Order: sequence, then structure tokens, then C-alpha cells
Amino acid sequence: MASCASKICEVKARLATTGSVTVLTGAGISADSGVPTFRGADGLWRNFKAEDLATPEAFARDPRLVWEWYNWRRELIATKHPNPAHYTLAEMERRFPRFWLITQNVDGLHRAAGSRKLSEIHGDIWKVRCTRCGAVTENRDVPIPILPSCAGCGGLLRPHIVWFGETLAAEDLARSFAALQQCEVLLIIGTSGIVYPAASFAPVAKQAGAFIVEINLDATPNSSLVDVSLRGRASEVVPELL
Ligand code: BV8
Ligand code: ZN
Repeated sequence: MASCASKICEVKARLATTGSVTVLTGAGISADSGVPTFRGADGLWRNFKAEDLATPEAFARDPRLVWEWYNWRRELIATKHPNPAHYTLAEMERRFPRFWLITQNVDGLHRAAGSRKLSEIHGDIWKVRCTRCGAVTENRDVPIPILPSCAGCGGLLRPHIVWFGETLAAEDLARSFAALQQCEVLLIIGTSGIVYPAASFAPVAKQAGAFIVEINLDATPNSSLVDVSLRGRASEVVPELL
């Protein structure tokens, strides 16, 4: 076999000999679909940062403002489609006997590309949750009437999304840690590695002996930990891995 001149070739060789792959994605995998990232140049909305609006305190203080931000994102995301990176991960799910996708993204593009073995650990922008009765429903109204109310009890609806200061669903955490501990290869795609607990996932997989590959435009806090860093756009690099 030709020597692995390129890092891509090394990663392909690893994927060719493993049966267990876990993937962690962030906003960078959807950037090439036209969905703004959080901490890139296009990440702001009316000069607010995600950390200012994606909190229960912000919603309690000004639910209209928070719903205006989510409505703006829903309207934008409604016109976007999965890119080759999303489709490649859906193909990987079919190809590897043990595969799990952990995404921090709430845009639904992995599901739209056909991924089913996934944990949307920060929630789903197309779901709403009643602040009174807790009912979770899918809502694809674009625009969504502000302020939306629960069909069942009339309570105020909120996005079914994990905000800063809120804990992730126990089931998502358990499923993610299991996938991180049992994988032979972990792919980390398009995340700045700043937000916890997702930022602690690479060390968990490393501890369990996984071969870790990072695909990102830039270096991140994960970069010093990974075995191979592939610098480039996810929509170009990820399809090359299969
Ligand atoms: C929790 C929902 C336990 C919003 C999100 C102090 C006080 C209170 C809490 C904390 C604190 N210090 C730390 C914390 C914990 C906090 C946290 O980590 N804060 C950070 C800011 C330090 N975390 C939490 O609160 C979590 N809960 O810990 O519970 C607890 C409870 C109480 C008190 C303490 C702890 C909840 C975290 C979830 C927050 N919700 N989203 C929404 O989406 O509407 S996080 C938000 O950031 C998004 O979900 C996003 O996915 C996530 C991570 O961002 P990235 O996906 O990485 O995106 P980013 O733009 O940052 O980076 C993009 C990357 O892609 C870049 O590296 C770029 O180079 C690259 N890229 C760009 N284009 C491309 C590309 N790569 C490849 N190809 C391209 N084309
Ligand atoms: Zn209700």
C-alpha cells in the first residue's frame, strides 16, 4: 500500500480498520450550508452575543427579544440545506457497525441529511417547550407568532434548547459518554471547543484510547490533544474521509 503521504490518507487508513466511530460536531459543519457560526465574524445578531440571549435569565427578562432572535435564526435556517459533510456523516452511520453522532447544533441539518443515530445535546430549534405544562412539540411556523402560547394550556412557549446555565438532558449525556468511551476513532468537526460539557468530550475519548481527528479552519483548545488536525472546510475535508 502506498505510504500515507497525506494526513487524510492516515485518517482513511484508520477508518478502514475500525468498527467504532463517534463524531462530535459544532456550528462549523453548518457554516458551508450558510448557517452563521456563533463566534465567527458573522456570529452576531444586532450586536448581541449568544451568551447574552441564550440564557433563562434573558428569557425571563425579555422573552420577546429572545423569541425575535430565535425567529430570525429559524427563518434563516429554514432556507438552508445539508452540505456534503452532513451527508457523509449519514453515510458513515450506515457503514460503521458502531457509530454515534453528538451534535451541539440545533439547526436540524444532520437529521435532514439522514442521520438517525445522533444526540442533539443542545436541543432542536424546530421544537418548543411549554414553560407551564412542559409539553414538547415540533413547531415549524416561519415566522413563529411572538409570543407563542401552548395549545394545551395556554402557557408561554420557549425554544426546546439548552441555554447557558442549564444542564443537558441526562439521557444525552449518558449516551454521549458511552459513545466517547467505546469509540476507536473520534472525529471532532467544526467546534471551537469552548462550551462545556462538550469541550470536555475529547479528553474523555482520549482517556479511553481513541484515535482523535480534528477538522477545523483554525486551531482550538482541542488541537493539542488530537492525533491528527485537518485544517480546512468541513464540506471539503469530511467527504474525503470515506
Ligand atoms: C452546563 C444553545 C451545568 C443556544 C448553546 C459560568 C457561568 C455559568 C455557566 C458556565 C460558566 N462557565 C462555564 C460554564 C458552563 C457553560 C459554558 O461552557 N460557557 C462557556 C461560554 C464558557 N456551559 C453551560 O452552561 C452548559 N450547561 O454546563 O450545565 C451547569 C449548570 C449551571 C451552572 C454551571 C454549569 C450549557 C451549554 C449549552 C449552551 N447552549 N446553544 C442556541 O444555539 O440557540 S451553546 C452554543 O455554542 C451552540 O449550541 C454551539 O453549538 C455551541 C458551541 O459553539 P460551536 O458549535 O463550537 O460554534 P463556534 O461558532 O463557537 O465555533 C465554530 C467553529 O467552527 C470554529 O472553531 C471555526 O473555526 C470552525 N469553522 C467555521 N467554519 C468552518 C469551521 N470548521 C470547518 N469548516 C468550516 N467551514
Ligand atoms: Zn402547556
